[in-house]
Amino acid sequence: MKLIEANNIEAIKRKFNIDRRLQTCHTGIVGPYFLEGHIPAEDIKRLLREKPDIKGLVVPGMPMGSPGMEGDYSAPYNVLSVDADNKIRIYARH
Ligand SMILES: [Cu+2]
Repeated sequence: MKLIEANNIEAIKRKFNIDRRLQTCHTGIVGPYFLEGHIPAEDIKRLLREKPDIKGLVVPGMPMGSPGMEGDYSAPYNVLSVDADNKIRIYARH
């Protein structure tokens, strides 16, 4: 996997037209997809394996227990997919 440092995250968010309400602290790109928020590696692997017709994945907020947010407790959270029409579906439950 190639990691590209982006110095204008806002431009990326605009390019993918990511809904403001879904934007979080971390934005990544893998292949044709955007990744927004703390998304577990297993979901990214599944994304690259299945190559669904979506724009990207989002974990809104910074849920406790998501990658990088390990702590005293974990809360259940959903990984959401966003398609070309900005329709949101649950991609994975954690
Ligand atoms: Cu975060």
